[in-house]
Amino acid sequence: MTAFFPDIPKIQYGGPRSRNPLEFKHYNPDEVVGDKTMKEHLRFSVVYWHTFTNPLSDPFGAGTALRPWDDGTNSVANAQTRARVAFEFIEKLGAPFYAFHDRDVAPEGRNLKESHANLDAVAKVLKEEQERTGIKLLWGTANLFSNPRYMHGAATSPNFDVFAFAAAQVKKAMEVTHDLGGEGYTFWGGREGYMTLLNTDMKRELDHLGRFLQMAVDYKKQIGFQGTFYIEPKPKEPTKHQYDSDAAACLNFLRTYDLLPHFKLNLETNHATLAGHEMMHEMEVAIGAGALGSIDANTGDYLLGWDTDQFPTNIYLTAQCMLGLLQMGGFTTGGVNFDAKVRRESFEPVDLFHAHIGGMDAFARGLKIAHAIRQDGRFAEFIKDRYSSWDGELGRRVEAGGASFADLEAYILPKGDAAKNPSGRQEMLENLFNDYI
Ligand code: XUL
Ligand code: CO
Repeated sequence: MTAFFPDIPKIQYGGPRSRNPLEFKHYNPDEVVGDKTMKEHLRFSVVYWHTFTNPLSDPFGAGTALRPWDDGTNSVANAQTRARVAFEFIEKLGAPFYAFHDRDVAPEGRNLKESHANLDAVAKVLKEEQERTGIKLLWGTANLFSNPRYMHGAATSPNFDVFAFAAAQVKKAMEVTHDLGGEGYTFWGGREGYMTLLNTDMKRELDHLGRFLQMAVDYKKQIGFQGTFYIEPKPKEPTKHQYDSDAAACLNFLRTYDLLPHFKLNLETNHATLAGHEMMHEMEVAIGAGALGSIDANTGDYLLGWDTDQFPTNIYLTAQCMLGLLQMGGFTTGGVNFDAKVRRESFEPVDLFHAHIGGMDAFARGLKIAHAIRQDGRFAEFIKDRYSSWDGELGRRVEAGGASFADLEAYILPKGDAAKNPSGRQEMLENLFNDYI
């Protein structure tokens, strides 16, 4: 096999004392934490778009990425080479999964027919490489936002032909995902939203999006695809208002269109930030609805107001994510998918390794911390205790739905006033959290 990263060995676990930047300090795939190995808990996934096709440009300057294997053309042959590069990278890194958009892996043709054929030609290589390495597809998706045809949206475009084109593109992307044994399929609402309400019939667009996803559910059944469908919330960018704004908005949308049984959420950290939420908030909302499926692991920068998609290195953040995940019993088909890119200044191939190693180590530490917090049980105990006044006969009856205002009045009248409130102990709990970090 051609070695595209000749100077980089397979990344090994070196332990916390290792001084080798190309070794894991904390991610030790076969180490058991609680009931599973780290590999099974974390289900790391590398994204094709940022890692293999992002030139690292920004609105003020051209791409800087040095990718010696790339011949600079938009040919299928170049895309096939890139697929082999991708698998060498993922194999050396030791991540068990990857994720892609149709247009990351294969170039768009002059028409839809040609695009389908291009995708098939590259998917053939992806399949060979999956079989060679044992690396699996976490999820596939269709890029319904880059081509100018999607300027007004795809499933929410006012142009019916664009809606039809998008449907045909998703149909094909689902087929390819299914053929590659994908464990899921993601719908991120690329340009499903609006720039101004002065030209927008919001209700009609949402109805169209609902229909689009219902047809996707039908097609999923038709082809026998067993993977999970995910919706990925994001509040803005590229449009000023994206319909899938946050976890709560997505759940409301899914319920409105009877889609909730068919979808889970794929939550992305930087999107939560843009929505004005902490990732932990988004996770709690999704977990509460039994709808957390997967996470796009990255982070933003609070001093930059956009989706910077940086690799996650904040242990506090990864510990919170893993706490949520352990609390819900872990992933089924989802994983920790690094929807993250190296900075424009980190343009060498080796930087792709540094970035992923750091993200994987940060999540491995987060996992160990979250496991320790749960073992110790003090947070769970504190929270349980905080609500203990509800555990009486009437409290239980209210929760179960068998009490009335009159019952509550009869209960509280003889007391004269409510019992004294206990302290929320926020600072004590923040200190306790830090004890584990
Ligand atoms: C965009 C984003 C996408 C989705 C897949 O912000 O996160 O890459 O994850 O379309
Ligand atoms: Co994402």
